[in-house]
Amino acid sequence: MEIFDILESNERLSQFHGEALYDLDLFTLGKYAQKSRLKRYGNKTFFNSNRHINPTNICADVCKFCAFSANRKNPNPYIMTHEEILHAVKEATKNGAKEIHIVSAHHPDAGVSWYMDIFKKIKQAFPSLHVKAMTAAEVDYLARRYDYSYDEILDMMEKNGVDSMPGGGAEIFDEGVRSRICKGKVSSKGWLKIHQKWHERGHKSNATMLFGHVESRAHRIDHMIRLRELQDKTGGFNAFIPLVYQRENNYLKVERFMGSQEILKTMAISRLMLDNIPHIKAYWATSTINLALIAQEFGADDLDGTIQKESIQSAAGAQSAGGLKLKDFTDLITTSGFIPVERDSLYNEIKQY
Ligand code: V47
Repeated sequence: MEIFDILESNERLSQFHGEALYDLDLFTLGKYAQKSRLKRYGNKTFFNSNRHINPTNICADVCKFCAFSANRKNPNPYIMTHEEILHAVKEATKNGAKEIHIVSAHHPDAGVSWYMDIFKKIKQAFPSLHVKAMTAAEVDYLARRYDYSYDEILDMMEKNGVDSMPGGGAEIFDEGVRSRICKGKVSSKGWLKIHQKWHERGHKSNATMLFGHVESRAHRIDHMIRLRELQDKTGGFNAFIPLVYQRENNYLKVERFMGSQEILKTMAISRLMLDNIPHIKAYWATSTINLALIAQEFGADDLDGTIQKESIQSAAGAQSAGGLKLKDFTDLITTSGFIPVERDSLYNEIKQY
């Protein structure tokens, strides 16, 4: 079948056709992605009031793309006490945060209870806050380090108050690329298995894809198809988040920042490939806020949130360290021609601005 026949009839796109989408010009591709986005959400752009907290940067793994973990290029190891974390959460709630997004490095000696007590203490002090925490990479690391099964770690997360899982650690599923950029970290199969188990317990999660480094277009399409297959089984992914690779202070030598057209094409293609994942998040911390707003015209419908503090991407050069003020955020969405809709972590609408 011709690519346009498939797009017109909303049929599923194969690996072959997914790759072929990149050969369309940006505006033709965008038109089809936007049709899907407008049919689902009209002119709404979703965001949430959230705060990211990264309790430690001391990591047993060496992912070549990472500038956040403490290493020779970032000789600044830290581990927050639970009191410091609770203080940060308190400040965040004063500033309106309804979700705390917690991602830690893979600390070799902190112990499982250091991780789990963070969630327990936050839930005790702030029962209505949504705790989004523990990437599948952290689950896998703790399971291997302390000899637990994935189910045992997931049991502990449930018991201690984790509400949903973030999409981190997926990177690129292709095993060849994975061994080049993050050897030793959770395997693709492990990542998908952990999310499958989490979904089967009735919980939601997100899925990321790190792109713009050494992967090919074919690898990105393969990544999307593996997620689509799991989503067919579980329906547990809320959002797909293509993360634009940031190049500074790390060990992966990539000469150039990816071009805006390729970024927008990838956003549009993810809307078209992932017909069963409700939301496409243009994470402004990695794409810049301006491109994330333009991505709203190319299939994306979400921007993540106000963030308040961002440490992972800003360590690698992104201009996201201080987050964005709510008023600036909603004004930017409005002046871009979209309706700012504050949502909760599970995409229930809270307020239109
Ligand atoms: O998995 C690390 C990425 C991720 C770099 O679920 C980098 O709602 C770009 O997953 N350039 C963690 N990215 C962050 C994450 C996330 C972010 C926002 C929302 C959600 C969600 C999840 O950060 C890691 C890794 O892929 N990352 N280094 C870098 N140099």
